Amino acid sequence: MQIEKEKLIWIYKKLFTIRHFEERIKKIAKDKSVPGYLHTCIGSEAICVGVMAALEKDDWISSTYRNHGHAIAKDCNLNEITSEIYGRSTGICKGRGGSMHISDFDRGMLGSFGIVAAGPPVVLGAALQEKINKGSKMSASFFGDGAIHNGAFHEAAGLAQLWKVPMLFICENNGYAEATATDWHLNTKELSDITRAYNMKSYQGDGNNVFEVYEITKNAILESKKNEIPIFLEFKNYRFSGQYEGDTQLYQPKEEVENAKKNDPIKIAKENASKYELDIMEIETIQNEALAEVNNAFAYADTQPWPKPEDALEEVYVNYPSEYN
Ligand SMILES: Cc1ncc(C[n+]2csc(CCOP(=O)(O)OP(=O)(O)O)c2C)c(N)n1
Ligand SMILES: [Mg+2]
Repeated sequence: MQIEKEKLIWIYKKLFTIRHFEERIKKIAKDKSVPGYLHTCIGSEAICVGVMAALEKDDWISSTYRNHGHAIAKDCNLNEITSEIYGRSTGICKGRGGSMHISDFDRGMLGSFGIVAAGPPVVLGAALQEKINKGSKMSASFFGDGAIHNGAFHEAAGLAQLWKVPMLFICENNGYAEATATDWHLNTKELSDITRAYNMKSYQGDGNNVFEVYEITKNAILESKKNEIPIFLEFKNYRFSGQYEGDTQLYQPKEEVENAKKNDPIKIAKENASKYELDIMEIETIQNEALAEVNNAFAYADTQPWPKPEDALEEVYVNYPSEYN
């Protein structure tokens, strides 16, 4: 697969940015500089970046509470993401959302949802709107293996197929839903068997290999748009992070974690660099730049002003025109 140099550099930069960002999040969770739950996506970098590399910048997506990587790969502003996590007024949602609710309509980020499987119906709405208005933006919803048991996923999947809307259902099968391993919660052999009930096309791929994710997603977008159909993509990877920061992860056997490290998406991307004619020096430069941007973002966020208590209700409710009151 040919990838132009500018895109390649973008791919590596995003992979490194997400990893460094999440490592830093782990630290602030430990030293309790930020209140509330924090969920990191270490191990999911290749899925976030591979999918976003295949999408156009203004395509629609939804994410989950494990959203930092999606937001970074969707080119949301790193300072604003970090400031949001710190709850500050210069955050991407002006400090109202926090870590779990990073959204940015201008960049097609329709929402990050703490409620499992809340995203697919929202993205279905975006996809239907594109179809009705003869728009060309693609719509893609990210969710986890655990989300396929939720009714909202099934409602969205059934309607997407019935309405023939171009849309991607992107399942990150990271091996766990909270403390329950995927093979403990599945009734079928393969997770993507679930799509048979809806006669929906599906493809599986290695979620640790950014180039495979990119290629599968790119082809799926072409097929989905050409045939006006939704497509389900399952990318398998491993959840190196706990369910949340502070999770003791005692239910993840040490051997399993050690084995999964062999397929760490950053390691695999580094190993593949020479295939794409990027040398070790270039990779190091990209990684250093990513780290510097992450450090700057955290330094920025930590000095930002808090929202004013008297403004607490602003930006939260819709201001309906008076005739609706
Ligand atoms: C509707 C709903 N049910 C239960 C929960 C509690 N909950 C939070 S995360 C989670 C597991 C989801 O696992 P998965 O979809 O695989 O995503 P992952 O955390 O692995 O990214 C559950 C059950 C919730 N947030 N929303
Ligand atoms: Mg999961």
